[in-house]
Amino acid sequence: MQFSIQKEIYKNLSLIRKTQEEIIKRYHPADKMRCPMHFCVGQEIMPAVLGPLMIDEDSIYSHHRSHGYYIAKKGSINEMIAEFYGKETGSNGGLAGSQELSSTKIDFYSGTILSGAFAMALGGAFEKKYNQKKGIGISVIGDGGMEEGIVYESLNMATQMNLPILYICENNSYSTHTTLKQRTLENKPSNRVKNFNMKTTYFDGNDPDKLFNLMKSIVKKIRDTKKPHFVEINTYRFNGHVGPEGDDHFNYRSKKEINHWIKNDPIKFYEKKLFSKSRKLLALKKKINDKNFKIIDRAFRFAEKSKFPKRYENNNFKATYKNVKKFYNNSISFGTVQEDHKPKPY
Ligand SMILES: Cc1ncc(C[n+]2csc(CCOP(=O)(O)OP(=O)(O)O)c2C)c(N)n1
Repeated sequence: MQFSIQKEIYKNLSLIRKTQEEIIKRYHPADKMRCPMHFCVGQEIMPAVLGPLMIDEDSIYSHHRSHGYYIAKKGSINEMIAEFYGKETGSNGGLAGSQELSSTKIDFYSGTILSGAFAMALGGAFEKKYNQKKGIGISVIGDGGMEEGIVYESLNMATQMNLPILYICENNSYSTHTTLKQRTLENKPSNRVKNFNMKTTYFDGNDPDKLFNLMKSIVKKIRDTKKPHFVEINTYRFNGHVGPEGDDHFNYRSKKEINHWIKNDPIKFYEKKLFSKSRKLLALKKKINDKNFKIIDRAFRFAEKSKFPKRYENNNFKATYKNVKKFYNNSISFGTVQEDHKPKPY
C-alpha cells in the first residue's frame, strides 16, 4: 500500500472526524446552526477510503448521515458550515441545512426521506449510461433504510438494466433507537440483496487499508462492467441518533457495546499503524490535524460573516423570511431540542 494513498485516507478520516467534533462543540450554547444533524463519528472509514477512488464525474446520493461523503467528495467545508448556519453562501443557499445537504458542484445529493437515495441513483446512473458519460453512481443508506420497499424496486431495476452503481449499506445496527434484531430475523441486509442476482460484499473490520483494497477492486469492476455492486459495512455511530446532545440515557444500547466499538475506533487504529514508529511520523500526523483544524475554523468564521439569504426578502417569501431571520436570531422559540439544551427523544 502506497504511503501517499494512506496519507490521503488519513487526511479524510481526520477531516471528517474533526468537522463533526467542532460542529458538536460549537452547536450549543450559541445555537446558530439551527437544523437537525446526524453525525457520523465512528462511521468515517467508508467515505475516507472512497475519497482517493472517486473521480469528479462520479455522483453521490446519500441518506441523512451524509457529512463524511460530502467531505470525501471534496465538498467545500466553507459552504457546508455556512449551509448549517442558514447563510446564502451555503451549498444550498442556506435553505437545506444538514439533512438535505447537496452540492451540484461536486455532484453530491443527500436527503432525509429514507432510501430515496437508492432510487435517485438509478436515474443518475441511467442518464450516465444513456449518454455514454464517464463516472458511476454511489449511493449510501443505513440498515433501517434497508427496510423500505423502494430499496428492492431500485435494486431489481439496477440489475435488470445493468447500471453502474455502487450501493452501500452502513449497518450500524440501529434504526434510531431500535436494534436490527428487534426489527428483522435477517440481520445481514446484504443477504436479502443476493436474491436480485447482484454481486454483494460484506465488510467487518477497522483497518482502512483492507477496506481500501477491497473497494478499489469493486469500484474498478463497476467502472469496467457498468454493473451494480452492493457493499454492506458493519459499523457504529459513537454519537446519538440525531443532534449533539447524546441519547444513551435512553439505555437502548449497552456501555459494553459502545466501549467495544470505541476501543476499535478505525482512526485510532490507523494512527497507531501509520504514525507511531518515529518522531518524524508523529510530527506529520500533527501537521495533518493542525491543517484540518485550520480549514474547519476558517469555515466557521466564513459562515458567521456570511449573510442570510436576502433575495427571499423581495418576493413571495417575504413573511417567511422575516420569521426565518427571527428564528436564526434566537428571538422566537420553536420548542426544539436546541431551545432548552436538554436531550429529548427524536
Ligand atoms: C421514509 C422515512 N421513514 C421514516 C423516517 C424517520 N427516520 C429518520 S432516520 C431514521 C432511522 C434510520 O436508520 P438507518 O437507516 O439505519 O440510518 P442511521 O440513522 O442509523 O444512520 C428514521 C426511521 C424517514 N426520515 N423517512
